[in-house]
Amino acid sequence: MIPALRIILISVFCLSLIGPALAGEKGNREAGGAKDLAAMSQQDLIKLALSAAPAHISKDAAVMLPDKEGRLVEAKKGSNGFTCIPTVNNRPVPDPMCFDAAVGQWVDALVNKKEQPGNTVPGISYMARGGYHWEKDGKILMNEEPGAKLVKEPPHWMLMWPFDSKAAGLPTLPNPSGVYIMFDGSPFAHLMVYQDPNKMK
Ligand SMILES: [Cu+2]
Repeated sequence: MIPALRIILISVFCLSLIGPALAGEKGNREAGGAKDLAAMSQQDLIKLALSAAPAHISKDAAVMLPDKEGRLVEAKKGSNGFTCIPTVNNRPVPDPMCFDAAVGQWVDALVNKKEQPGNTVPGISYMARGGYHWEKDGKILMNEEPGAKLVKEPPHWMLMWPFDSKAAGLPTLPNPSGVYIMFDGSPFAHLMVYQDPNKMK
């Protein structure tokens, strides 16, 4: 996932902004996944967020949920450095994510359009329910553009560090090996590992 990360907070913000508006209507306006999430209880949103990581991580992870003004606020305290959010793309199929402090800096850079991520060590991020990204002309895009195809990703985890595909000898697109570098050649390059976090012990 992550093309979405910028959308992440924007979506999460929209979600909470759209939420109250929908509440007063019959909830049938086109709002994609926002409608579904907006209708969920805080407890269910916390559960959804925590479902992104294996139990040994999620049990001690913090959870951030949007408040009425759309700001992400802590809904559950954590003690292991991981934070979980209920959605990245805010699409009908849930795509929650749990990430460590280094990825938090990475996300912050993406959201605030900084030139490069702030993390000085590799970060770990789990998406046990999968995610999405945009592909066009055999390339993965950081943002949606005309003609791009939305591709669903299987359960995976990520290593946020700007590996170079040529130096590392790794592919840049999903492939049967299950590993590739997303956003190759950009400061936001990272390793995508299509392994189900729930199967890790
Ligand atoms: Cu990715």
